[in-house]
Amino acid sequence: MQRVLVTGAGGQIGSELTPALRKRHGTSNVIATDIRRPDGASPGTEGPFEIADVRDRERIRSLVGDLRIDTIYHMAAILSATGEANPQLAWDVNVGGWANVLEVARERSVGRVFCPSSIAVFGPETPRDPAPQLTVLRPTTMYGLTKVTGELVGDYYVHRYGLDVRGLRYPGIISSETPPGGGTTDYAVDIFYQAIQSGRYTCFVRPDTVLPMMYMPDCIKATLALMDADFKRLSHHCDYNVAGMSFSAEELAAEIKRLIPSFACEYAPDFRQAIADSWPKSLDDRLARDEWDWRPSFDLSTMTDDMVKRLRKRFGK
Ligand code: NAD
Ligand code: AKB
Repeated sequence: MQRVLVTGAGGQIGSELTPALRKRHGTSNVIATDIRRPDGASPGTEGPFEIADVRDRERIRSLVGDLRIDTIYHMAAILSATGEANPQLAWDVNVGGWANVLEVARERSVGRVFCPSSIAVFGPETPRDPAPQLTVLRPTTMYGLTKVTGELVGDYYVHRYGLDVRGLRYPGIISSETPPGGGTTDYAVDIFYQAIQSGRYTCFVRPDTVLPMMYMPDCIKATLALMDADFKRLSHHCDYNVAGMSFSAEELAAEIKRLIPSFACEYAPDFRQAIADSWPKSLDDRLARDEWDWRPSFDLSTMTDDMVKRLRKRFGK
C-alpha cells in the first residue's frame, strides 16, 4: 500500500484529489497538508491532516521521513491572478516550494512525485489553436514563468537523479466542491455559482474569449492515469498537454441559459483579459492519448448539466 503526501490539499483540486486517493490507498495512508486547516465542510477533511508550508524544507523533510511517504502529489501553488498581484510570493511558493519537494524526494528516495503544470506555460508566441506539445514557451505572467521552470526542473530530476516525476499541463479546471484560488479561468466556475444564487453574472473576460477547460472528474482521472502509467511508455515527464473542452465565455453563458432561461450575463473585462489573451484556445494532447490512453469523459454540455445539478442541490435552488 502506498503512503501518500498531498501538499496544497485544501485547494480547488487538492480537496477533490485527496478523497479520490483515500479511496484507492486507504484514508490513513493519505496525509493531507496545507498552510491552513480546511474548514469541516470541505471535502476530504475526514483523514489525517498536517499544517505544512512548502517553503519550509525541514518541515517537508520531517513529514516525508516520519510518515514513511513514498508518493507525493504537490498541489500547493499561487495561481495566475494572485501571482500577478504578488510575483515574489508566486516565485517563492511555486519555484522554492517545488525545489524543496524535489530535493526531499531525492534525499528520501520517494518512489513517485506528481506536480501539475498549466496552460499558463504558453505565451503569445505559441500557436494558439491548438498549442502543440513541443513549442515556444515564453509566458508573460510570473505564474507561467514558474510553471515552465517547474516542468524543466522536474525533468532535470528525472534525467539527473532517476527520480520518477510526472506532470500535466492542466487547462482551467471547473468544479462544484471548492471554489478556485485566484486564477484567470475562475470565471468559468464563478459563473455557475452566480447563475444559481442570483441569476446574474458579470464576467471578467470578453464574450469571445476561448480557453481550454476541463471538468474536475476528468482532472482527477487524468492525474491518476498519468501516475498509473508504465514509466517505460512515457517519452515526456512533467509537461503532458491534456485537453478536455474549449469554449468561449458566451458559449458557456448560453449553455447555462439552456438550463436557467432567466440567467443574464454581462461582460466587464479587467486585467485578467490580457492573461487569457496570452493563453491558447485549445491543446494538442495526442501524446497523452498515445502514451497513457488519455480520453476526456465530459464536454461542455455534459459538464454544464452536472455542475447545475450539483449546485442546485447544494444551494437548495
Ligand atoms: P488553489 O489555489 O485552489 O489551491 C492551492 C493550495 O495551495 C491552497 O489550498 C493554498 O492554501 C495552498 N498553498 C498556498 N501557499 C502554500 C504554501 N506556501 N505551502 C503550502 N500550501 C500552500 O489551486 P488549485 O487550483 O487546487 O491548483 C493546484 C495545482 O494545479 C497548482 O499547481 C496549480 O498551478 C495547478 N493548476 C490548476 C488549475 C486550475 O484551474 N485549478 C489549472 C492549471 C494548473
Ligand atoms: C489560472 O487561471 O491561473 C489557473 C490555470 C489555468 O493555471 N486556473
